[in-house]
Amino acid sequence: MYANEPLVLEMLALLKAHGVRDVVISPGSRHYAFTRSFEADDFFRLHSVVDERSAGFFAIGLTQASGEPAAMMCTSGSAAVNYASAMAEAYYQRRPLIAITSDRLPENLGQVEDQMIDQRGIYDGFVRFSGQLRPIRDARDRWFCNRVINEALLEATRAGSGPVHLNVPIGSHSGGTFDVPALPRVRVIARHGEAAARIDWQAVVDRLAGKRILVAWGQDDPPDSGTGDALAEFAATFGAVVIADHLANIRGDHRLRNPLGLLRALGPAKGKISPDIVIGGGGQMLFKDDLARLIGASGFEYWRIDPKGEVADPFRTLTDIFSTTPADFFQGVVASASSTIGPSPYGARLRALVEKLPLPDSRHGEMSTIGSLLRRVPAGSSVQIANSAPVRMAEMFPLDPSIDVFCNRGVNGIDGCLSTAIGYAKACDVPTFVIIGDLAFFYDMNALTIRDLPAGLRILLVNNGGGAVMHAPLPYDYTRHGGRHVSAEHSIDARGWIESLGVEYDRLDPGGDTGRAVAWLSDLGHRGPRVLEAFSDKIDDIEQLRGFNATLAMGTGSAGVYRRLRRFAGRILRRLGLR
Ligand SMILES: Cc1ncc(C[n+]2csc(CCOP(=O)(O)OP(=O)(O)O)c2C)c(N)n1
Ligand SMILES: [Mg+2]
Repeated sequence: MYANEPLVLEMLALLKAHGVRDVVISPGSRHYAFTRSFEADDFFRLHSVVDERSAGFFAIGLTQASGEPAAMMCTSGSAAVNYASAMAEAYYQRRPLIAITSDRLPENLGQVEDQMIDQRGIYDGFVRFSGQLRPIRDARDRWFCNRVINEALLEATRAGSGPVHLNVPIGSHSGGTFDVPALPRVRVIARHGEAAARIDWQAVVDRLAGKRILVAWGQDDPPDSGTGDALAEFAATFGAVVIADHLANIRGDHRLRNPLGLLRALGPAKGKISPDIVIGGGGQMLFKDDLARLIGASGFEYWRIDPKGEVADPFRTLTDIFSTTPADFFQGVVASASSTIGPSPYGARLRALVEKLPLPDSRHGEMSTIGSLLRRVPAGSSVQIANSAPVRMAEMFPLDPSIDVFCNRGVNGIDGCLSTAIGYAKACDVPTFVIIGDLAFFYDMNALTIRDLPAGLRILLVNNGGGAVMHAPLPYDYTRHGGRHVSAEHSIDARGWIESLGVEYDRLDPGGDTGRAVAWLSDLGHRGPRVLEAFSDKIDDIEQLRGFNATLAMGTGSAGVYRRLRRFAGRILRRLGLR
C-alpha cells in the first residue's frame, strides 16, 4: 500500500509514467513515507547507499549502464549538500540524474529547526532545473506540484540529458497511514521531438480528427508567409479557429475578430462552444484570464508549440509540448491529414457568433477616440500601443490586415512605451502610430528628446487625468478616494513640453471634432512628428468600457441595453457624488 499523502502519490505516479525505475535511497526518516511507498511498488528498482556522495556517483553508474534516468532521495541538511559533487559530474557528463531532497517546511528556516538549511538553489551552476515543491492541500497545490515534477522529469532527458533537482518539504516524519492501494491517474506532460522529423504526425492527426480545435496564440511578430499559409490551411483542414489579440499579428478569416468581446459575450463555455483541444504558442495573451474563464471547466487538452520546448501551462491542462516552429507543426499535421478528414463545424460556429457582436458606440471618450484613429490608420502603417486601458480598448476595433501591432506586453509596464515606439519608428520606414495614456506618456516623456524623431511618428495621447484602468477593479465607494494614490489623478497637459521640442501639437476636448482631429494626426502628407492630446475623464472612460462589457455579457448586442446600463451607472455615480 502507498502512503495516504498526495505529494508522495503524485511523485511516484509521475516517476513511473516517465519511466524512472532506478531509485537510490539514502537512509533517513524524513522521507519514510516515500521510501515505504517505493517499496510497495515492484515497478521501482531500489538501491540503498548510506553516504549521499557515494549515492550520487552510484546513480551516475546506473545511468551509464541503462541509458535511462535514475532518481535518488535523501534526508535534509548536509545530506542534500552531499549530492553536489555527483550533480556537478552529471552536469558535465550529461547524465539524467534526478535528486529528490527532503526538506523541512519553509517557514521553519532560521527558527532553530533541526537539520535545516536553505536548500533552494543548492546545485545552482550545475543543474538544469530546480523545483521547489510544497505540501499538497488543494487542487491548486496539486496542479503546481504536478507541473513542476513533470517539468523536472522532462528536463532530465531533454537534448542530451542532465541533472535536475526537486526539493520536497515534508511536515512530519512520523505517523501517517499507508492504505492507498493504487497510484492515482495523474496528468503526464509529453514533449514531442526536438526536431520536426521525429514527431509521429499521423498519431497527431488521429488525435485531432473530428475535434473542436481552438488555436490560442499570444503576442508574436507578424508570421512569415509560410507560417501564415500553414496556419490557414490547418484551420481549413480541421475546421479550427484562431483566437488571438491584435498583438499576435495573425490575419485572415480563420482568426476571430474581436476576441475579447466574444469572450465577454460567451461566459463559461458549454457544449458545442467548448473546445476539445486548445493549441497555443507565442507570448502573452491580453485575454488569457477571459479565455481561461470561457474554457476552464470544459476538460480540454492544451498543446503548446514552442521551438524551445518550454513548459508553460497557463490553463493548467497542458498535455503536450511540440518542440517545433509553428510552420513545421502546422505543415507536418496538414501533410499527414488525409482528404477524408471532414472539417469540424467549430470554427464556423464561433465565427457566426462574432458577427453578432456590436462595436462600441461613438460617445466621446478614450475608447471612441482610439476607435476613430484605428479606423483612419493608413494601410501599411504600424501601431504601437501603450499598456493600460488603450491596449484593451484597441482590441474592440477591427484593423486593416496590413497593419503590424506592438506593445510592451512582456511584463506590462507603463514605462518605456514611447521609447520603444520611437526606436521602432526610427529603424522601420513605415508610419508609426502610438496610442498612449497620460501616465504612460508622462512616465516616458523624455523619449521625445531623442534626436531626429522620425517624420512618420504620430502620437495619440489620451489624457484622462490619471490611470483609468486602475479604477476598473475599485468598488464604487472607493472610486472618489482612489484618485489620489491608486490612479495618480492630475490635471497636467503636455502642450508646453511638446511645443518646446518643436513638435506639432493639437488638442481635442470633449465635444470637439474628433473626425477632424484624427484626420490631422493621420495625414501623412505632412512630414514630421505630430502629437494629438485628446482629453477625457478617466472614470467616464472606464465606465464606458465596463458598460460595453456588460452589454456584451448580456449577449444581446443591443445598443438600447447599453444605453440603459449607462444611465443606470450614471445614476449610481451621481448618488455617490462622483458625477
Ligand atoms: C512601470 C509600471 N508602473 C506601474 C504600473 C501599474 N499601472 C498599470 S496601468 C497604469 C495606469 C496607466 O494610466 P494611463 O497611461 O493614463 O492609461 P489609462 O488607463 O488612463 O488609459 C499603472 C499605474 C505598471 N504597469 N508599470
Ligand atoms: Mg490615463
